[in-house]
Amino acid sequence: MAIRLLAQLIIHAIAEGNPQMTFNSASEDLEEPFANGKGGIATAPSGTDGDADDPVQAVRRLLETHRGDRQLVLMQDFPDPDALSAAWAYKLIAANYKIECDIVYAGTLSHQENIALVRLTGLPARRWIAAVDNPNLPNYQGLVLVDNQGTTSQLYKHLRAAGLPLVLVIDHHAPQSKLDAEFIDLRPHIRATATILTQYLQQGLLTLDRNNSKHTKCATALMHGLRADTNQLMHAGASDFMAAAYLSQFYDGQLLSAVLQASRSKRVMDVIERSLRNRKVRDNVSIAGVGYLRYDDRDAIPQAADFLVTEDNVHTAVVYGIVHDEDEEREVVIGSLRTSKITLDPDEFIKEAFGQDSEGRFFGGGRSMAGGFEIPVGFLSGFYENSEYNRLKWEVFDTQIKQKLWRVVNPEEGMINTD
Ligand SMILES: [Mn+2]
Repeated sequence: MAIRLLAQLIIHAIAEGNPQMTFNSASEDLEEPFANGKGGIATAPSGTDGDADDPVQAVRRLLETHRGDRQLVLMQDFPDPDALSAAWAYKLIAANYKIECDIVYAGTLSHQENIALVRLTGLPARRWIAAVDNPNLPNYQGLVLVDNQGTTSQLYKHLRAAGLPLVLVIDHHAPQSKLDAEFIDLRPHIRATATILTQYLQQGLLTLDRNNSKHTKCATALMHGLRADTNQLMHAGASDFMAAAYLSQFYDGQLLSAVLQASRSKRVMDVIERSLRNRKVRDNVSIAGVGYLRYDDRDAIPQAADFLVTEDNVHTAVVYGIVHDEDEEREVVIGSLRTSKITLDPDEFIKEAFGQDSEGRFFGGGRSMAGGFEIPVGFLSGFYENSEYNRLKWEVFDTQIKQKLWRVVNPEEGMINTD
């Protein structure tokens, strides 16, 4: 396994004409410099060893200064394997510096593979709802963001408003907002946060031990995380292959296949069935509305899109539904696009189809959402006793979304089709 990965790595590195492993410097890409409080953004030129610009050295110093603290590690509302594994690796590293961490998220774990990952590895993440008046909040001295920059977590604002200082941000998404963290390790050229954390391990922030079951489980989770964020390594870069090669010495292959074989719940199957039944295929694009969904089942939408795109003569699939969030009393249309067409950019497609809201924000796309979109139901929100009304509401959204999508697929047909 390790040998095969290394061989792939070498081929990849040669293909890129860049056999030397370098850190990707985030700062080159920024339109405006990301000033931050006491530290700096990670800029690690190649060949620096123990240099002040080396993010791993900066993180090591940061951990030293916070020795004995207790920190809250925050993930996005719907944590994926990359976030879960990276947060866990950070927790294990921090424990090495006598820093105790609790890993939290606000939304829900909804993909069966994520649930299996957490259960099978004993990954210590938990849901945290009330942020402001949470009696445990004063126990923490700092906040760490992993695989996000606060924009995808509804807890972030509250935790900051409650006065929790932002200590560290570790992420691979494009810069989203100004962050006043002590240190930011933001590397948009790296495909997975799990890769960044693996580099921390590899460079000595924590020595993995094959006989420590927590370590092998965490290495397995990281392997899953970086595979998931790189489309099973198909979109991996040289540093991701390097990280996978390193993890291959510690991870448990059987455990990983158990996680990957997690079965789908009946409700997810039902949504996939609905998408099959409702799909319309035109010009090699398959579009399906699946009606109303529970909040906990929203992950069924990308799974249905994954399935529809496998049909013969279909290169792109879009699936969407209205998701009802009972906790927040809010409704939102959630959609997902999957494509196998190399020349189709999901980000551009979604932006062109749905445009922007009144404040100039796009309904989807961007690096953080890739082929996903979210459209607030707004004034029409709320589930009504009157089933006829709910049906009408769905039809309005369904027709409008289809129309906008078909217009991008085939610009000549811009008309409302009422049949
Ligand atoms: Mn990620």
